[in-house]
Amino acid sequence: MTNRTFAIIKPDATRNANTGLIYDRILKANFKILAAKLVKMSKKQAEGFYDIHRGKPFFKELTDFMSSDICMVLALEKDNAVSEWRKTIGATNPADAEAGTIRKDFATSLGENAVHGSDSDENAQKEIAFFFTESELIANL
Ligand code: IDP
Ligand code: MG
Repeated sequence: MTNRTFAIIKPDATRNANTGLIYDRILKANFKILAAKLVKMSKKQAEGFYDIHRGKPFFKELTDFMSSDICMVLALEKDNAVSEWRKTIGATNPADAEAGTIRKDFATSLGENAVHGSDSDENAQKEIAFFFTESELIANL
């Protein structure tokens, strides 16, 4: 499982018509896309997905935002996928993100920061399973 991670193209990015440009960055960074789909999360679903942040000051803002519009969710494969994807997206706050990262180029703000990336192999596995069944992943065809 260490070669898989989970990504979301967030509502700010889909609203700003950046879905295709970000999808292209994923491919150009040599990730294999195992599965991808568009979702509109309910508030409850967003709260479930971000359960680890429940109780934090930004939890309401985050889950309101993530359920506000369409997202693209993706299961990605590459060697060291979790750390490679975190490197590709850049720091949480776009003001701190390095040049050439997705958040530097597409994020709107700290809260509306264009993309999600799993922070560990364990969470990658859980997050992929939150949105996809194993049989939906290309690797299993
Ligand atoms: P990450 O997405 O880089 O892993 P986390 O700390 O896990 O960052 O936070 C999850 C998401 O919550 C962030 O991507 C961002 O959208 C939002 N967020 C984090 N900190 C803040 C904050 O201080 N204010 C508003 N939103 C925040
Ligand atoms: Mg995180």
